[in-house]
Amino acid sequence: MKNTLEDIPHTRLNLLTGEKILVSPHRSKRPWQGQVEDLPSDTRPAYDPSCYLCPGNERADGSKNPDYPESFVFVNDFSALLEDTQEARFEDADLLIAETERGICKVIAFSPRHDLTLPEMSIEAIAKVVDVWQDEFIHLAQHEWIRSIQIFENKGAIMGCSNPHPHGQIWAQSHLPVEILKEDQQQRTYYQQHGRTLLSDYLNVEQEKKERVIIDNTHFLVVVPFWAAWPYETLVISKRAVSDISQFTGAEKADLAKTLSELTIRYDNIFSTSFPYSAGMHQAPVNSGTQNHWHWHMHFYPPLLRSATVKKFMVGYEMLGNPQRDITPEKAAEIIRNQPEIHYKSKLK
Ligand code: H2U
Ligand code: ZN
Repeated sequence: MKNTLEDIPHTRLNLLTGEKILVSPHRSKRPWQGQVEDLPSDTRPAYDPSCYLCPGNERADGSKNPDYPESFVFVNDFSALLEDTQEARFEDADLLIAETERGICKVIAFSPRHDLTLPEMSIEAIAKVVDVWQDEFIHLAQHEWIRSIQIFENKGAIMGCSNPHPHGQIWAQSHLPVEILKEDQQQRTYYQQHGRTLLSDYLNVEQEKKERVIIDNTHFLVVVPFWAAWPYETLVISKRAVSDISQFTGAEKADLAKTLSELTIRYDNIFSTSFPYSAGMHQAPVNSGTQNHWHWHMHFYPPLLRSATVKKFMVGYEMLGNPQRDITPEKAAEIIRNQPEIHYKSKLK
């Protein structure tokens, strides 16, 4: 099977969504090294007086950020979802259907330092962010109307991120969003059929095959998933089949911090640039009964394709049919795995 998949156009099944991707490996058979461009070096001050996330600065709502030493969480001043929304459903002619959505949106500054990103932060500092994610998840889940909690980071101007100050977001809401619904269905069906989580079986297969593995440590496995759509997409899977971050032990949280550091350093090193991505955890719905079929994982969806500025576009056939890629997930895994473990900028210092 391996040889065939290296040569012939084929589709692969995304186990988590039930959807397919198209792989066209014959279009990118040449061995290829990441092209490094001479970009103006990204030098930011440790403190930017005009940044709404830096300590002591004013935000859009007129409030002033505290002089925070580690991370800082606040309710988004332009929240997409509002806590005081009343539940209601609209239906017209059986065809025009709408429903109100209630929620809470928060912003987390990962560090008081304006000039850092996760790969440049210490593992100890990342571990503090993991603690905040866990605390926020636990507290938000205490609102019994909340059913889904999305913890994510949207990084880089190319991704539409408005501010380079390291930060992420949490959106908690009253219904399950589309991606969670798809994964809920796929994982539930698998669990009902096998009595084990889909990702615990998938994890074993990837550990055995090794060709898509990037990091394999005590508590986490990082792979380019067999069905990856984005060129350098990765999936972080917890070895223990826990359904959400509230169940992580101290040792697991410490290992997650280390894993995120090692993965994002490798990402930055591919093109010697601050690697943009959208990344986020997929976790079981809360206040929704038993969720044994859910297995915590985190997706990284980076847009870059050939260089620090050439991104992949999900357009044309991909908008109308399904995602397509040239470079195989196996080749992408090899490229990420072989990156140095030291951040390229620390070599420059
Ligand atoms: P990005 O990750 O997309 O850059 O979003 C940062 C969020 O910060 C964005 O959702 C919020 C925006 O609404 N924000 C504030 O909450 N307060 C501000 O003063 C500016 C931006
Ligand atoms: Zn800042």
